[in-house]
Amino acid sequence: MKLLHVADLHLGKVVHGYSLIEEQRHILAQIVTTVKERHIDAVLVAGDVYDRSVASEDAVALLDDFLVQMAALSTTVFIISGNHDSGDRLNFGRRFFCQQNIHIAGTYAPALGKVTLTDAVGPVHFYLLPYVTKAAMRHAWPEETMDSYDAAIGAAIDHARVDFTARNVIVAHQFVAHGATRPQVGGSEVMAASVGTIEAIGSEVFDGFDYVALGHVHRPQWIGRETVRYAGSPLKYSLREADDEKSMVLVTLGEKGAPVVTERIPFHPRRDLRHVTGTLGDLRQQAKGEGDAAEDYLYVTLTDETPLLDAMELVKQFYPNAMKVEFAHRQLRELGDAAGSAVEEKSFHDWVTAFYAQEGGSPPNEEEWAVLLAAAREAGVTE
Ligand SMILES: [Mn+2]
Repeated sequence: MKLLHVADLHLGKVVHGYSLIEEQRHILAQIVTTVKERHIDAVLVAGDVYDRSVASEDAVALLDDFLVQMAALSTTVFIISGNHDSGDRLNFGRRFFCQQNIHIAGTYAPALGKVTLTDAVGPVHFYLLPYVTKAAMRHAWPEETMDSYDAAIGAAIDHARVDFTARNVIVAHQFVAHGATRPQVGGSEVMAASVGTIEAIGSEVFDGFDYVALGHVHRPQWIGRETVRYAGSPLKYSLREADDEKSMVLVTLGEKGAPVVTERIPFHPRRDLRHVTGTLGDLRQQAKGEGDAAEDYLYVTLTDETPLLDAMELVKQFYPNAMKVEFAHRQLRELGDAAGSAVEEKSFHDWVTAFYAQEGGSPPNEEEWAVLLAAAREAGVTE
């Protein structure tokens, strides 16, 4: 059985004022092509389908188009919610969609969703674990003590009574570590309720599953074993991801116990996201030789010794999709800040922490963070 694992689509995402919807359409088309060419049986979408809990209209239309194409190919689709999604909204139409082999798990209650597909060798059970908080798990199972995130996710799996003699795949959207090895984050993730260090889930919670399709961390990687994987986001959503190679994972399941083969298939973005450094004159020259690549999304560091007014406007004459311009020299950088042409890259978390520190209070507690993050996401101020 052949599976295609993707995650963190963040449909509708806007980066530095640029809607990436056309880039995302281009990426979804590559998924469709891969499904056709590689004869994929099921596509796994491991959360953060949308960028916002109230998804933009073009994002909803884009997912709609994608699902219609999957249905036309008779390919099964599994979708879970991520922390950016509203689980309840994602659940819209799920009972109809499953008639077209599109299985959506937006919310946990009352239990882990299970769907079975069968190939020549026998059944494969798919467990769908939407993004859940510890609090949500405690609410679902009030009789049980869950003193850690680990225990909460463990409980969800225990309650599913998985038959580990059969072939099993789980789709989840969580921060999973292997012992002291934590995943390398890409940079554009927003980790909910993350005060100080983020509470990670031990990868051994998923022991026994033949493949674990993870979402949440935007840099593609495996955790502990090659079959516990983050597919990563399909596009670079921040400068810190400029060097990532974004990809989807093709997973081939044979008989139970036979090695599960994984293959990374790179995404080819319509426009790349890059960082360029040089003087205005140098970069103007460089852009001429770049052809279509001059339309990439660029973070520009100018090394000019003299101040430039309206630097962004000047750069856009040859790099029309420049996202951000900053100066290499400190005094110019300050000037740029004053002119509003270079906005300091600071996360919402950092801004709030700095504000609380400035006001002389203690940092927000977990509950306050949840409220702040929900409001910020609703307002679209967090990426
Ligand atoms: Mn994400």
